[in-house]
Amino acid sequence: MSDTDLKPRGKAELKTEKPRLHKVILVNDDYTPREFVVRVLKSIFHVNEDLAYKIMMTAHRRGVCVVAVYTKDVAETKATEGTDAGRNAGYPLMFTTEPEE
Ligand code: TYC
Repeated sequence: MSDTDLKPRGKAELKTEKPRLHKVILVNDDYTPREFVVRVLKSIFHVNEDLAYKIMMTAHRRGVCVVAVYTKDVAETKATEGTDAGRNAGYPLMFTTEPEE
């Protein structure tokens, strides 16, 4: 090995790491109708009526609720689709994303 050759180090050299998952978070607001939030959750996140209602009410009561986890790209796309659905209907509905620990 010459002086400038780098020695492999660390576990990234040894095995493929799983992609980190990102949470999609529903944020409460005072204006978006409950039924509209439920409809968006069902259409974008493919949850049934019962789970959509529970997610919506958790965000309503606590301020936020984790909807689902996905790879970064999918999480960001779904958060944007949900936020856009609200904006297109004139509501301030918001979804955000954050990496899982
Ligand atoms: N707080 C809203 C209302 O009372 C309903 C709502 C729930 C809005 C959850 C957004 O993420 C949300 N109409």
